[in-house]
This record gives sequence, structure tokens and C-alpha cells, in this order.
Amino acid sequence: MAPPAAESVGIASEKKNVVPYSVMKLSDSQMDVPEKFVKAMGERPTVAYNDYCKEIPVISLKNITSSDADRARIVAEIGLACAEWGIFQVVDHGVPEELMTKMAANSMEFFKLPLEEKLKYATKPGGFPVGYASGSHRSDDDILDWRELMVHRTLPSSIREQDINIWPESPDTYRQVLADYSDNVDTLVTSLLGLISESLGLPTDYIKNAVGGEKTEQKILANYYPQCPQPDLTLGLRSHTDYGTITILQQEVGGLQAYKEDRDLWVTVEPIRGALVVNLGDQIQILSNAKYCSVEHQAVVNSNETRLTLVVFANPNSLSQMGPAPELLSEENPAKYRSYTFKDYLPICYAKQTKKHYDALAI
Ligand SMILES: O=C(O)CCC(=O)C(=O)O
Ligand SMILES: [Fe+2]
Repeated sequence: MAPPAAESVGIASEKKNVVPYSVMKLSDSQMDVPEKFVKAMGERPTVAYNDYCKEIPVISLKNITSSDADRARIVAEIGLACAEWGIFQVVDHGVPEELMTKMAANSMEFFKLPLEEKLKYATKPGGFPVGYASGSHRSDDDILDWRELMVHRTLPSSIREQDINIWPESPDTYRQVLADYSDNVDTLVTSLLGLISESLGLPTDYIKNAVGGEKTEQKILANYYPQCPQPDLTLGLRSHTDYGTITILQQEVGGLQAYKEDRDLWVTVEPIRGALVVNLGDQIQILSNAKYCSVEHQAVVNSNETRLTLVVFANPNSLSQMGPAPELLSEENPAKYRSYTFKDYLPICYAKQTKKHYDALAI
């Protein structure tokens, strides 16, 4: 069957540049995946969304403050997971399961709104990518992803106060739940950055201070991946690394895959009830002088069920001076990257000159 034109999926023409396709409507229409979503051969998925890799570490944070021995054991587990995987799951992480459930329910309700409603929150062309988008939040993308998305700037509080008025008001708990979720996950991020610092032999607050202390930035993204009639041809989200420090992801349905470089294999992260996925971003790779790696990852879709993920990006403050931690460097371990101000990193990512952004800073 011929793919539907943009108009036939019900998008107002003046919005075409912002939301060229509603992926949800395409999914409902049961037609073949339009060419705009068909990935090049080498980019298509090779492993199914539910073919889980049981080796990805699952770490309990239960006793991080109870005794030195417990903390040392957890630090060692985190260090190993960072060095060998760059991605792991945490349980007993302190984010209430009820809050996770409410956050998912509210986001799901948002995506189920009529398209005209969602378009009221559409990302503005040229502006900072916040708000609703579909297929991509970039207007210059040739090939789109099989997802709709909603992005919010949630921290620091000065930015939250500025943006909260443009967050959805319906369901009526949307803003409050998002703010609570943001604060709870921020507490977890601080704990994890502490454990990661210690695992590198650095003081507990080293990374948190390096990325701006209380002025670090946080973005929360909800991804909605509708069922897809031809999941082998497309991706929910193309392969990438996250440009910040760490990313915390909540999922109920499988689809997140990480590239395990030493095995030349994509591995699928198993959804575990109540668990959160942690993946390392570019800033941890650079700060650790490549002891830990910013894991390449992607999302695959499936024809059985729609998938929702909630993703919290922990980013440095834009004025932070970033680079390899001098404490980790020596004659045997010279700096692999040059130093920079974090605000100069994003243009590097957007310029897409190197497949891996941090390669642009390699010495
Ligand atoms: O939804 C997923 O499984 C992946 C999301 C992700 O990697 C991202 O939004 O950066
Ligand atoms: Fe990501």
C-alpha cells in the first residue's frame, strides 16, 4: 500500500515543518511504514525488542549509607558496570514506584490527546527543543524515527519556574507529578554521581561539583513509540550517545538496546518492574579519560505493543569547565580530550562532524 501523505495523517499544513508526521496516526492507519522512516540497511535493527540480554548488571542501592563495607561493595559493582557495560539497571533506588506509575500514566494520557491538542505544545522551529515533536525534533532530518516525544526543562529551579507555565495542564496532576519526579530522580542522580566518583578514586562530590553543583541542568523526555507494522525496517530512536553525564530511563516494554563494542553486538535491556536504567553519557567518558564509556544505544519498536519511556538527562551547567579530571591523569595516562566549556559541546553534537561527538575533542 502506498504510504499516506502528511495531510492524510491530519496535520495542519502550517505546522508541517515542526511535526511532519504524527507517528501515532500512521500506526493507527495500519499502512506500510512510509519511506521517510525506512532506515538504511546497516542501521536497521538486528536483535528483537524482547530478546533480552541477562548479563547487563542490575545493582541494588539498598545499603549505600548503612556501612562502609556495603558502600564499598556497591561502589565496586558500579565501577565494574561502568567500565564493562556503560549501561546498567538500579533497584532500591529511592524513587517511589507510585510516582513512577503516575508519571507514566500522565505522559500516556498526553500522547493520547487529539493531535490538535498536542500541537499546541509543538517545538518551535529554531528555538531550544522543548515541547512536543513527532518523528524528530530537528527540522533538517532526512530519515525520521518511529516516535513521538515531549521534552521539558526541569532543573535548575530557575529554568523550571520559567518553563512550568508551558507544561500541559491536563491531566491536572501533570505539572506537580513532573516536578516531584524531577526532584526524586535528581536525588538519585546525585547519589549515582557520588558512587561513580568514588569508583574512579575521586571524592564523593567530585563529579557533581565539576558539573555545576546545584546549578546542574536536567531535562525530562517522554518517548512514545507506537506499535509499528514493519519494525524491522525502522527504529524508534536512531543510534546515538547521550551528551550529558548520566541518563536515567524508565520503561515497561522492551526496546532499549546498547551496542556492546567488544562483542560487536546489540544487547537489549530487559524491563524489570520498578527498576531504572542508567546509561553513561559523553561527559563521563571524557571526565574519566575514557576509563568509562558513553554507551551507544538505540530504541527498536515492535508490532505487538506501544512503548512509553521516561528519560531523565543529567547535564552539566552550561558554564562548567569540562575535560578529563586532572587527578586521573599521569605520564602513563595522558589526557585523551581537550578541555572546553560545556556550552561549546552542544554545537559540536549538532554539527554531526564525527559519528561520536567526543571524537571532535580528541587530542
Ligand atoms: O526510549 C528509549 O529506549 C531510549 C531513549 C533514549 O536513548 C533517549 O531519549 O536518549
Ligand atoms: Fe539516549
